[in-house]
Amino acid sequence: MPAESQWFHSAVVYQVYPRSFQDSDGDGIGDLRGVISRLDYLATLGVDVVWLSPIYTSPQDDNGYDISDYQDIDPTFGTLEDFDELVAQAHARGIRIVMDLVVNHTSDEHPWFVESRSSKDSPKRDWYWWQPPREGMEAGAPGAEPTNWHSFFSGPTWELDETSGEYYLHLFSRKQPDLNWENPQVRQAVYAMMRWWLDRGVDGFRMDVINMISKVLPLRDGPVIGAGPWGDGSPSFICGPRIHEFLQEMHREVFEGRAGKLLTVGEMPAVTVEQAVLFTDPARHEVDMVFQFEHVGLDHGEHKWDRRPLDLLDLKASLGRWQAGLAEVGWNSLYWNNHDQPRAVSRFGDDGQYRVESAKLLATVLHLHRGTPYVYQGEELGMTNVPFADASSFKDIESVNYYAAATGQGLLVEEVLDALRLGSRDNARSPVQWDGSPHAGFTTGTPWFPVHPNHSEVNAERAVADPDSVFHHYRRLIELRHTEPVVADGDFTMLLADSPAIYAFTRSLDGVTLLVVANFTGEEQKVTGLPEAQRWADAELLLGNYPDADATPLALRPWEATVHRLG
Ligand code: ISL
Repeated sequence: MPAESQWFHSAVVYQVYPRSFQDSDGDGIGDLRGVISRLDYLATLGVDVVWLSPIYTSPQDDNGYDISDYQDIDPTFGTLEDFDELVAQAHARGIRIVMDLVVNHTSDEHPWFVESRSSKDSPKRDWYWWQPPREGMEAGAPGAEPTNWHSFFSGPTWELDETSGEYYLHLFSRKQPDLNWENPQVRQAVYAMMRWWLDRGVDGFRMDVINMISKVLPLRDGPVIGAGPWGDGSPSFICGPRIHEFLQEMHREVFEGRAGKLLTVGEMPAVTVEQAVLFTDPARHEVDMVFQFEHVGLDHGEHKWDRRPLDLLDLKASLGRWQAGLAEVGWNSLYWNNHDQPRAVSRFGDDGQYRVESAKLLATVLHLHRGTPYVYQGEELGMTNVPFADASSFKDIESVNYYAAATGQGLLVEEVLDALRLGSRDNARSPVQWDGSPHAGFTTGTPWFPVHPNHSEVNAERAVADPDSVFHHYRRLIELRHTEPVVADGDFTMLLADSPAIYAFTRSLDGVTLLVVANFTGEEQKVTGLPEAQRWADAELLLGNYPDADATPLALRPWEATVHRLG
């Protein structure tokens, strides 16, 4: 029997990327007062929790995922007073606030790193990963980095500090040095900071790349990627030997004994189902759920810039395995989108003729899985990928660095641009489209990132006024999770696993069964082989994505998705 129900089984989380959500002061960058001004919209949508991407003091090298003060708000976003008001106003609407916790690394401008870098004898020297050049090599010589690891943001993971002649580790940008979690002082400093936010009223944390904090010692070369020179360091830092110990310690030091409904979700690239069971087993006191990456890697070839179309069979096999793997112990998080992923309707649906239908289909399929669904800002409007003109259109450090590295290696500019158009994180970062006015109601100034030209058609004002919009479909799905115990806690059975066009499954609890059937193509599809087909043909239609009551699970129109109920 699956473990007992928990409050977050019937909750839906909405992710706000503050920079692109709503500007309130005309500087072209979203801010906390902007978020406050849209809380009623979020309450109408019905979400239970808001996860705020980082708003801490930061040089913004990686849009706030490089933090220089964990206990203050970046002036771009507002003040601590604004933050307190946001928490109070969200709570008044029954919405919890979850912070982004970025503690695999800090900014290189964080006082901890400034102190650490100041001298080899600094008391904070071993708060970070400092190492001499590779044995027998001169600091700064090509290949003298302590290991051959390739950074997530291109180039080596090691940066030479000229003064001391040593290198520091940065899995991400050179302005994001990795903290050394082996040092208990580091861990205690992080826990104290987390307690300070909880005491201030926040309701939990989304933990950035938290499965990378424990490294395998000594740090050593990884398998060479392609023709080299870089290697894959991930065997040395994905779910390292002390990861469970660190998360259990964090739980003890930060969360244990606190009343109230708190949420913890660990972002865990490359995590396996087997590991996820351990991380999310309530009896182990680590985290409530993890973000896994398998399903958002299925359209990658050798690497994320080598894209291929999604094969529905792969998607069903992957998500089905995660559903089965966490059926008895642990819990899934469910997402198509976040600030690092291209827009789902462009990626997995049809953002042209069937934009509305396919956006609703993706929502239906995801929200009816077992797990906690996450909605990324604008997803509920069916926002689409950005039409990037040229290299200067990309702002994200990952895209900018990749462009320089790939064209530097001789790849054709147009090919690199096409890869970026499909895969760039900037696709998710264009401003939320609130209305049809020149800057889509996002700002009265000049937006830091241009609003999407389709905002006159795709915008919140129109969506809220139209009962058949993508927005209202999300609202109904969220309501369904709140009101139907089978959505929150029912078991999951995949059907028609071999169909290349149809995604079908049931959810069952206490004599109630829901059947979800979705056509992932732009053509009509007959659905054959459904168990108990005739009973389902006569069953009650709970929800569909075509605005009429003719829907049957046995024949689906283009991108049609239906939810029927028995019992
Ligand atoms: O988007 C990615 C690159 O293709 C991922 O590898 C991403 O970098 C990874 O999921 C970690 O993401 C998180 O940590 C990064 C930050 O840039 C991302 O925005 C954040 O979600 C470093 O803090």
